[in-house]
Order: sequence, then C-alpha cells, then structure tokens
Amino acid sequence: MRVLILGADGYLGWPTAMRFSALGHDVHTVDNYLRRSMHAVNGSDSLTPIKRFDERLAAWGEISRREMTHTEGDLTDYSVVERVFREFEPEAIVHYAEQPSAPYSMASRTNAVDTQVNNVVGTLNVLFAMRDLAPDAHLVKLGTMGEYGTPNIDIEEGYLEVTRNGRSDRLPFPKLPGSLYHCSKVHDSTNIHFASRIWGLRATDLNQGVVYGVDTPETVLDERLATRFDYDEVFGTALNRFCVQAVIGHPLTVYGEGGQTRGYLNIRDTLRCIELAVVNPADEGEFRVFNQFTEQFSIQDLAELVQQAGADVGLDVSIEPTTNPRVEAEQHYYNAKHTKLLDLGLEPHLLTREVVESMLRAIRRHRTRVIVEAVPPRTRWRASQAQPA
Ligand code: NAD
Ligand code: USQ
Repeated sequence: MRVLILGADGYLGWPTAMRFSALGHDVHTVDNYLRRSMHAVNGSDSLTPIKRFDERLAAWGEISRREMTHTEGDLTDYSVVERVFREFEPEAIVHYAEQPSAPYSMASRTNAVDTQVNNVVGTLNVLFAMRDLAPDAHLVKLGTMGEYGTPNIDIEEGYLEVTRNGRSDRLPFPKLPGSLYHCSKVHDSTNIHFASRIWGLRATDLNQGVVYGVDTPETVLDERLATRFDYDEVFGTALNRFCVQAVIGHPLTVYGEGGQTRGYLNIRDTLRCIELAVVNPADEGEFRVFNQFTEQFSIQDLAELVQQAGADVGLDVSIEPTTNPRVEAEQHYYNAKHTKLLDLGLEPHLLTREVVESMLRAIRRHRTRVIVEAVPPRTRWRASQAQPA
C-alpha cells in the first residue's frame, strides 16, 4: 500500500514511517521540521541525540535495504500538499503533522494562533487534497483523548446515543478540551467529520492518550534511528518528565492534588494501533473514532510508580506537590471506553515497574544532556495564577 506519513520527523512519526516501511509498504514522508525549530526557540532539546532527517533516511536505507521518499514542506501551504498528493497518489494518509503541546499553545496569544492555524489549516488542506485528488484514500488522523476533557460520565468512543423528549440520535460525544491545543484537535475532528458526511471521505480519528517510551522494533536497531524524547515543561509529557526528574534528582513535579487521570500507552502500541487502523480502513463516508490508549493512571499513581522503580535502580526519588500551572480538575471521575482497537487485535504492552526501570536506565546513559533549566513548570493557563513553585 502507498502510505503517506505527515509529520514523519516527529516523536511518533519517525518510528511509524520505519514500521510501515519494514512491513513492506511504499512510504512517502513529509515534515517542515517545526518541532525542531520550536525547541531551538524554547532552549530545549531531545534527551536522545537524534539525527537530521536526511541522515535518518540514509541510515534506514542502509540498515533495512528499503527506501522511503521525502518532501520537506509545510502542510499549511496547499501547493506542497497538492504536489505530494499528485505525485505519490496515497492510499492511506497517517497525519501526525501538528503542533502537539498544550503548554506551548497556552503561553501567549501568538502561540495559540500559530497552533490553531498550523493544525486546523494543515488538516483542511489535506481534506481538500483528498476530496480532489485521492477520494478513495483513508485518512488516519491523530486526535487526542483530551478532546473529551474530564466529564462526570463515562467517555464513549466518539459517539453518544442520546434520547431526549422521546427522540433518539447518535451524536458526537460532547467535547470539553483543556487547552487551546486540545481545542485545535476538536476543530479538526469537526472538519474531518464534515468532510466524511458531505464529500464521502474515509477517515479514522484516533483519540490518543499520552504516549511514553522510545523503543520500537526499528528504533532499537541502530542509534541513528532513535526517536526524540522530551522532558522539558513545554514538550515533555508527564511520565517522560518524571523519569528524567528521577534520574537528575529533581523532585517529581506532581501538579496540584495529582488526581488528574489520563489514558496512557506505550509507543509500541501506538505503532500497532496505526497499523490496525490502516489495514482495516473506514468505509466510504465513515468518520470512525477510536480511543487509543491501553491503561489509565492518575498523575500521583505515575509519580509513585517512578519512585518505586527508582528505588529498584538505586535512586532516591522524592515527590513534590507543585502549584498547578494549569486550570484543570485535580480530582475527577474518569472512565473512558477503549475496546475498538482491542477488537481489531491490539495486544497492549502495559506499564510495569520493569518498564519504568528500563526507561530510567536508558535516561541515565544520556544524563549529561539534560538541560535542567528546562524542567520546572513556567507556562501558566491564567496570567493571574501565582507563580508556580
Ligand atoms: P511531534 O511534534 O514530535 O511530531 C509532529 C511532527 O509534525 C513534527 O516533526 C513537526 O515538525 C511536524 N509538523 C508540524 N506541523 C507541520 C506542518 N504544518 N507541516 C509539516 N510538518 C509539520 O509530535 P508527536 O508527539 O510525535 O505527536 C504526533 C501527533 O500525535 C500530533 O498530532 C499530536 O497532537 C498527537 N498526539 C501525541 C501524543 C503524545 O503523547 N506524543 C498523544 C496524543 C496525540
Ligand atoms: N502534569 C503534571 N506534572 C508535570 C507535567 C504534567 O502533573 O510535570 C499533569 C498535567 O497537569 C496534566 C497531565 O499531567 O494533568 C497530563 O499532562 P501532559 O503534559 O503529560 O500531557 P498533555 O498536556 O495532556 O498532552 C500530551 C501530549 C499531547 C497529547 C496529550 C494526550 O503533549 O500531544 O494530545 O498528551 S491527552 O492527555 O490524552 O489529551
């Protein structure tokens, strides 16, 4: 199958591109290196040393004896998207190419606007290219569990059966996003649903939880194939951050009461979910939604797990409640359905103490690369909030 990977230089995009290539698909990649340039401005960097994209491609060619083709370009420029679709004629499009950080989107008006323009316009361009140039292709779009927020009812997979005043319908599940980045994902979902209903496009929206880990069957083959691993306050996610904090002796930054509960999954399961979605495409005109995570944890649970695993590898890890720089529920009900990918054959890699221990050992190897000033939280959701400790 001809598989187009948008955002292929990213944390998830690069391992995904190699996976599809290893599976024998014909892979074309696109990226404008936005993530690398945002880190340069932010004064942060991946803990794992990562190669330039052209070097990654060359290393993959040498190791796998398979070739991937690449376009350097910005999805918000329609001429780039149009050219890629005309030349490559994709059958499946895996779309990762967005600004993915909630704190980045909340840091300033400019960042919020950049995030929403980048994400919403890029996705709209992809939808128009599909309509006009690849109407039978299948879009596999990365959404996020954070689109739903934390409602006080069970979260369904995309849709809710509603009966009101004696009438029933199956409607999109209500959205309560927690940042302007998460809002951009909701806007994308609305636009993709529209394109499926009105133009008959095939689409799968993967409402993914927080991903952890860096090892995939391909990244472990050679250091040059490593993917990025971020721990700074803007781009690092909670578990990855806690593991780095444990290694450098920084107290684990549990925001507020620590009852914030989210869905989590191992990066290996991300790749498998994408593969399952691609090989089992949505029907014509179908907007399919899968909740893509394997387990749910509170932030306090994660911090305690890192503390225990740290003790196993000789680290004295402390947990320090930190003034929450975000505006979010710190204690809440959370029960999100996630059966559709399991029904397709997903066999989860669960988060055990041993998995965390292996992450801690891997981080230790790169200990000297940690930029300590990038760790403490700085970005506040409200200008009036007290400066976080
Ligand atoms: P990432 O920033 O590492 O990867 C995104 C890639 O897309 C980057 O390489 C970036 O340069 C590129 N890009 C962004 N805008 C672009 C544009 N306009 N044109 C071309 N390329 C562009 O992020 P990630 O963590 O790999 O996340 C990938 C996707 O998955 C994102 O859409 C994110 O919202 C979603 N997601 C991530 C997680 C997670 O825990 N990492 C969880 C849920 C959803
Ligand atoms: N948190 C802490 N301490 C920290 C960092 C985070 O307590 O040092 C808390 C946050 O307040 C939040 C929770 O951990 O309650 C999750 O935050 P996060 O930074 O790990 O993840 P989030 O901002 O939700 O975003 C990440 C990815 C994003 C993806 C999302 C999936 O950056 O691309 O969409 O996870 S989800 O959370 O399911 O929406």
